[in-house]
Amino acid sequence: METVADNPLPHEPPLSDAPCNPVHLTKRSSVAFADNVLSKVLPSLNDGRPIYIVTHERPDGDAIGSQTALTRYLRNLHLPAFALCTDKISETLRSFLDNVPQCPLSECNLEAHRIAVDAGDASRVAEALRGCSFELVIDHHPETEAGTTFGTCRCIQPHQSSACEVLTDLLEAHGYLFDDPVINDALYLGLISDTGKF
Ligand SMILES: [Mn+2]
Repeated sequence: METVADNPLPHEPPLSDAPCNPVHLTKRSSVAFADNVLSKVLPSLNDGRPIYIVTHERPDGDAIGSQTALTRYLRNLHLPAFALCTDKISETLRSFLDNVPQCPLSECNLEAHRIAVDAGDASRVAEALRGCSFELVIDHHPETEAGTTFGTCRCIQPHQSSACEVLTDLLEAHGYLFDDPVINDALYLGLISDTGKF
């Protein structure tokens, strides 16, 4: 299996093992994004285990856009990320997701890391995953009481249009230069999907 243990993240030096348990970001603020959620979480995921990016069932453009963009971004950092496929998707959405490595739910490794996008509540993900731990949850839907127990680090921005908008800010804070068309197109897919094309 591909390992990344000897392969540090290219533009993020290993960070301290500062506790991240839990981080709740429920309001947009420069402080929150300067806090740089990805810099806090990613070092703990850099141990060679697969990282599954999970989204909600019956995925829409924002779900697949954020899943594709984050999977691709982590791959660009030489992390073994996969889009975990738990439901059928349309041919149009497939054309985006096919830009990244995927893993069917039936073949998933239970020891893997998990990140949820566009799904801030466990009831939104596949039933088989609802009891699993998630290291990071990224969403734009208002928090529910049940959701607050889902995920170690939660980045929930209910004032934002889409998970892709939240993710865009997170990637930018992490140093992404918007130089990968696959990521950019996927982020744009989510933005136009959840805003009715603005
Ligand atoms: Mn959404």
